[in-house]
Amino acid sequence: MENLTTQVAIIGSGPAGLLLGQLLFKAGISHVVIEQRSAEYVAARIRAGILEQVSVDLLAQAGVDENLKKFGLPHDGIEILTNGLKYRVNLAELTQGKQVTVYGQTEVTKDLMHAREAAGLCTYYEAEHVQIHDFEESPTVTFQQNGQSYRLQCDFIAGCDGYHGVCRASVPQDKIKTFEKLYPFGWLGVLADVPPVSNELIYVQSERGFALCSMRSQTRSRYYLQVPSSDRVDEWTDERFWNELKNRLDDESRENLVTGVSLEKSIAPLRSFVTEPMRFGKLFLAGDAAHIVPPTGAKGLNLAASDIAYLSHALIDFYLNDSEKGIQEYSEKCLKRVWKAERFSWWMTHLLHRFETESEFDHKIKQAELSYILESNAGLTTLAENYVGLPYEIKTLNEIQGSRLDMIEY
Ligand code: RFL
Ligand code: PHB
Repeated sequence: MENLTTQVAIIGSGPAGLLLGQLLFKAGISHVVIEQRSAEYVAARIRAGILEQVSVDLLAQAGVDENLKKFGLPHDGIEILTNGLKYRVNLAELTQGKQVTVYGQTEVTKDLMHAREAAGLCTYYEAEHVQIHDFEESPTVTFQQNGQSYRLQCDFIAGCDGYHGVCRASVPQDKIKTFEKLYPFGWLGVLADVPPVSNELIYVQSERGFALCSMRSQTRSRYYLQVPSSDRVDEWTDERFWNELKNRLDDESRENLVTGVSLEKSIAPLRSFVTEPMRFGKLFLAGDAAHIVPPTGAKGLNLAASDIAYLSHALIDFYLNDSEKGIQEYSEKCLKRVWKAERFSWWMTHLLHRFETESEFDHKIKQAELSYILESNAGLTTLAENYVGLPYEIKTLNEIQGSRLDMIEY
């Protein structure tokens, strides 16, 4: 058994874990990242595509925005297609100039991994039998890699190990409450090297079900279809996928759609899930380890980023200012923002998807709500200000050092 020590043990090297590592490194706080998958697997995962302005700002503060500035596509609006008509939601106009940026989670992950490598920071990939111990008092993490056993002693554990991770699962049942809603459908996603059907994302509500036209660049597109949870990917040939997408689009988009060979095809289940609280003594949960949103609101990655903003502020305040205020308030602050994003994601999912079980009355009411939202300035503003991301303050290292967190209003 090899014994190791560090200040913060980070479990999981998804965007949450990697971003926390980078922010702690910048503040001179030691940490180790422990990841169960290989570096290649982590770098190849295809997931989210939309960054809120606050997430872009946080990546800039972490010093990992060089590629993001070069290749990210700022978007001022989105389109919503319903009943064969497209409505533009002018995000920038409705939110005093705010935008979202199209930049793949895969790229965010790679940028963070490169920064980590360049700084020579310690990551244990392909870690097996990862276990966390005694996190109320004196935390340790044990794991194995290449047949070698390790025991890592630390001040804190950051559980950034996603929905299926070991950290949340290690909390005794009577200390944790979970809230969950599973939807009876999933998203079938296809990535293809074809130009996007439109300059902006199109969210499609149709009688045949929801669809989303998104992109990664001017030459790479990402499309999604609502499919029943029981569907399997091998039932969906490329041809079937493109035909069904065409059936859900309007005439103009159908004509503009360029189809091609899929580079990746997968089905993601849709779920709303929240854990309360998000801190258990010296264990913090962050990102998908603590909450899941259905992707309709494009909020999952952005919520992981806001958790990490709060957590990095709290840890920096602890180590540099000797204050526990950020730590004490971590869970409450995160959950306040989490529940608002949960509400928005749930609302967008209900509004835009087809539910087999809904009555004709419910369906009519939903159509009326969508039509109200899209035709009223107040409705559009509600959608826009949630979509671009509810604001929170990102503190620089100097600001945290200069004024203890107990002086900062969130
Ligand atoms: P991740 O990315 O799941 O990373 C967790 C990491 O922990 C590792 N791990 C372990 N490591 C050690 N020991 C263990 N026992 C471990 N168990 C697990 C895993 O291997 C992994 O590397 O969580 P994180 O960092 O919290 O990041 C969250 C985001 O990945 C997620 O919320 C988003 O992808 C959600 N999401 C979207 N979010 C957005 O903000 N905008 C979007 O446009 C958006 N689109 C999406 C999405 C998610 C989707 N899927 C696949 C569900 C679109 C889709 C289709
Ligand atoms: C994506 O491009 O993967 C994407 C975009 C917007 C969403 C969900 C996923 O709401």
